[in-house]
This record gives sequence, structure tokens and C-alpha cells, in this order.
Amino acid sequence: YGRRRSTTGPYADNLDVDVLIVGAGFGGTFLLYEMRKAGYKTVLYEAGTSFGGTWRWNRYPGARVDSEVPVYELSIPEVWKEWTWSTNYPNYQELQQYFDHVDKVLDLSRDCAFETCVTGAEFDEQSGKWNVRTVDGRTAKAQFLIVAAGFAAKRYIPDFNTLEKFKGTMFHSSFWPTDGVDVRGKRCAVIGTGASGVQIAQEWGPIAGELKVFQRTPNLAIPMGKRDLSVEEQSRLKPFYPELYAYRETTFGGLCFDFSKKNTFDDSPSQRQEFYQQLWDHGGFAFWLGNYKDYLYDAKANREVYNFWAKKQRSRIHDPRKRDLLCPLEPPHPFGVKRPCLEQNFYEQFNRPNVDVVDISEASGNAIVEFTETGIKTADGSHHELDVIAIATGFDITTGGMTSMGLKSVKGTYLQDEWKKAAHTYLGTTVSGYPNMFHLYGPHGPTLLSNGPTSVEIQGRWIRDAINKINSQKLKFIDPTEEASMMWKNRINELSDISLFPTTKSTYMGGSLPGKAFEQVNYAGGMSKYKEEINAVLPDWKGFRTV
Ligand code: N01
Repeated sequence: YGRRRSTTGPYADNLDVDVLIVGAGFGGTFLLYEMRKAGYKTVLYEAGTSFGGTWRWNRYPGARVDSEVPVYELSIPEVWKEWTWSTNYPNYQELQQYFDHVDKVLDLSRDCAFETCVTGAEFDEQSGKWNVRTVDGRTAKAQFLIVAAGFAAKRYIPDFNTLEKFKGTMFHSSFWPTDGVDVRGKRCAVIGTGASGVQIAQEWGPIAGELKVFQRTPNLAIPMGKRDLSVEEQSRLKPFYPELYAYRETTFGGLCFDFSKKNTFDDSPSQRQEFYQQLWDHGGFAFWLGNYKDYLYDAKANREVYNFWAKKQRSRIHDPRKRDLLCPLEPPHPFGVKRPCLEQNFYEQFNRPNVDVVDISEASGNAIVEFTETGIKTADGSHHELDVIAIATGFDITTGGMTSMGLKSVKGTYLQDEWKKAAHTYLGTTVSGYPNMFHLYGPHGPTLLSNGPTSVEIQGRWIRDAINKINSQKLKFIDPTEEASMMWKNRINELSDISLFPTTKSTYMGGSLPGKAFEQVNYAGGMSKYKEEINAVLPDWKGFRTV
């Protein structure tokens, strides 16, 4: 970071702007557009080299989105009118092209400083401005600070014994070399079976000499339903896009479908099988967030879904040992309380003689003991000889981006200390002690339970409206109270506690990082309810100190 491209415009030192945004993914992009449209002098700082956020960093083999386009898209007409996709689930390269298109159409780059990493920011109550510092010593003042760092900004590499000893090629999934890694004929391993691990395994199975997937918990993956999209099909549908973008805000997940209005046992067993089959054939998250409305709340209903899933996926794996590890008859956890990955041919990979799954679950007692110069040792005494390792162990989920930029509160404390265990926010958009700071697509919003673009548009418009209101009321700043933050945390827990989410350790419940609290990090009441709740506080600044 810190290679300043220029000394002028957004790269200048001592900037004084109305709004400073950090992060050029969907959130930052949308807000830069909205803020400029509302007439604010805005600058965006981005650590990477261009727009795209997660899609610039996650270049691992097979990286592909798991929400369908055009739902996974900004609703800005100038953008979608001129854009067509090759498939309903584009890969990272096509998403990068999409972001280049967004940049060009909306003329965004002129207000962006790339390779600009924020290392400190504090609010001065006297002047009512944030003082922001970058890694190369630049400073900027801004009335409003918007943190759009995303939920996967800080990668997590477990503290494996003697990791540094390994002499082969090893990368974390979110820090993959631009030129890729040639695995043809090589002995490869993937550690982790989240969405990243599953996608890498699919890509490597057919070409690696040998592939070992180190699995702690099976991913209850479901079919993606990827297909080609023609220009004609997209042109035919475009007149309906505004309706689609309005509709997605009314659903639980911000998608183009919603949970069924029925409970599981309202239907007869045969009707249920028929319904599950329809969802399965639809592909994508329909089987997850379009299923019976009670199944994420009722264990008996959930088991029905699991049984259907297991029957389907077990039939694809020939070897009984691999089948039982990847798709056990007894659920490792309720279906859907960990994000089910969308797969294309993940299970078929294990029918290849060169692909195997290594059970490192707690129950097996076969944890990774250490890394050696030539591979990985597991507790059962095996030494797995390897040339290439993909570490797909995820992120410091939702909080990592915000706690990595030296944010200092008006009480003199740092966010990274305050949030060591868990996040405290009000509405999933503001933090007590950090006046005039807003965040989106992070902790305590619908984030990981939602379609990204839908979430950032709802939160982004709320942030825009809040900023407009602060200015029209001639306020110096707003700051949520600690009581309001507690109330919001209780609300987050209340929505989650009635569901099956708290039965299982997952990214939703704080992730894998040692020392993190086991608690819900998302608003689990659905997008439309969330929108209603956050919009209700604006008219009288309920829960905020206003100065
Ligand atoms: O990471 P994850 P990810 N030893 O945290 C395992 C989204 N995303 O990068 O399940 C061994 O989901 C861990 O095991 P367990 C995605 O939806 C989207 O895949 O905790 N293993 C798990 O298997 C998600 O929200 C897309 O038992 C260890 C894996 O590592 C977020 O990004 C693509 C371990 C981590 O899975 C992150 O996904 C990619 C250890 N010490 C990502 N610690 C799409 O749009 C952890 N694990 C398709």
C-alpha cells in the first residue's frame, strides 16, 4: 500500500471534504454515487488498485458469486441499461469488468484514491470533523466518515504449528496471485470447506495430480444452477428490472424469492417432497431462503430439509467412506444455519481417484498437528506430502475491516479494543462514541444473510438521508447513545435466539477466530423488517445524541 499515484485531486495531502468513504466495493461505490448526486464533496479511499472490493481480492481459482444476477447488481439504471452478463452466476473476472463499467459510466475514479490505506481516524467534537490518516502519512478532514470495508476485509489464517516451515506454494484464498498457481500434476491441499474451499476444490479436482480437502465440518452445499445468459434474454427482461429491484427489498434475503408462506407440516409428505424438488431444480439459494418459513426455527422441520439434502447429495458420491464424511446421514448441524455453498460438481470431484477428503473434525480427533517442509502432519500420524496448499479458512468476519483502520472514539478508546470480543452498533450503521461515522454491510445489519447489493442500497440510502437531515437541521453531529446500542444488541439476539442459528458455531455466530464471542453478528429478521426498523428512527433521531 501507499504508492501514491499523484499528489493532486483525491491523492492530495490535507484534503478537506464533506464525506470520506473507505472501501470501493458495492457499498463504497453506491455511496460515492449517492453522496455526489446529493451535492457533497466526497472522496473515496481504497486499499486496492480499483473498484470491486471483494471481487478484486478474491481471485482464487473458481471464485464466483453465489447470488444470481441481475439481482446481484446495483439498481442504478445508467449502470444496468448498458450492461449484460454471460451467465447468471458470474465469476470474479466478469465482476471485475462490471465494476470497471460502473466506474466508467458513473465517472467515479476522479474522486478515488487507490492504494490508499487508512491507518487512523478520530473525531474532533470542536470542529465537528473526522481527521483521517493514511499509511503514507497523508491526512484528510471530513464532516462524515463512511466505512464500507465489507465483511471479509481481514483474512484469517489459523495459528497452525510451524506453518512457516512449508517450502511449497501456499496462499490464503483471498490473497491469490494475479498470475494464478499452476497445479497441473501437483500434490495439492485445500484447508477449509466454506464457499472458498468448495470452489477451489471444484477447480483443482480435474487438473491436480492429487487433491486432499481438509474438512473440519461438511459444507451442506446445494446446486448452483448456473446457466448461460443471452443478450436477448436480458434485453427482454430489462423493462422489469425496476420492479425486481423494488421487490428484492421486500424479501428476507434481498433476493428475487422469499420463504414460502407455509410451514413444513402444513403439507403432506408427498407435497413436501414435491416442493423441495421444485426448489432444488430452481437452483441457487431458493432451497435455503425460499424454503418453508418455519424450517430455520423448528428442529423437526429442519430435519426434513436435511434428509432431502442428504439423499440427493449422497447419491452423487460412489465411495461410502467419502460419502459419509461429505454428506453424513446424521446432520452435523441444522441445515441452513451455516451458509450452504452453491456448487456445480463439488461432490463428483470425490469420485476421481486423485481426490480425497481428510477428516479433521473435532469428533475424529485428527486435527492438523503441524506443517512440515513438505506437507502437513495430522494427529493420526499421517504425513500428507504436498506441493501447493490453499488456505481457505475465511475471515475475521464482519468486524475485521472496521477494527483494522485505527478508529478512535471520542472517549479516547480504540474500536479494535472495544470490539475485541464482539461488536456493538446501533442499527448496524452507527457506533456509539464515533459521531458522524456510518458503516454498512458489516456487523448487525442483514449482511451475511442477504444479497450484498440490496443490503448496501438500503443502508446506503439511510446513511444518505441521515446526512441530509444532519445538514438540513444544521446539527454539528449525531452520536448513538450506549443505551440505544444495548437495545440494538438485544434486538439482534432476540431475532436470532428464536431461530436455530445459536445451535451452531458459524460465520453468522461470530466466526472461527479464537477469542470471539459466540453471538449473532447479523440482523436475522429479514431485509424488509430491517428497512422498516432503521427508517423509523430517523424522523426524531430516536437513540441518538444530537449536537
Ligand atoms: O470462509 P468460511 P470462506 N482448521 O469462514 C474452516 C462468503 N463467500 O472464505 O466450518 C481447519 O465460510 C472452517 O471450518 P468450520 C461466504 O459466504 C462467498 O469460504 O468452522 N479448518 C470452514 O470450513 C462466507 O460468508 C463466496 O468447522 C478451519 C472454512 O475454514 C464468507 O465469504 C465465495 C479452521 C472457513 O469457511 C467466507 O467464506 C467465497 C482451522 N483452524 C466466500 N478454521 C461466493 O459468493 C476455519 N476452518 C460464492
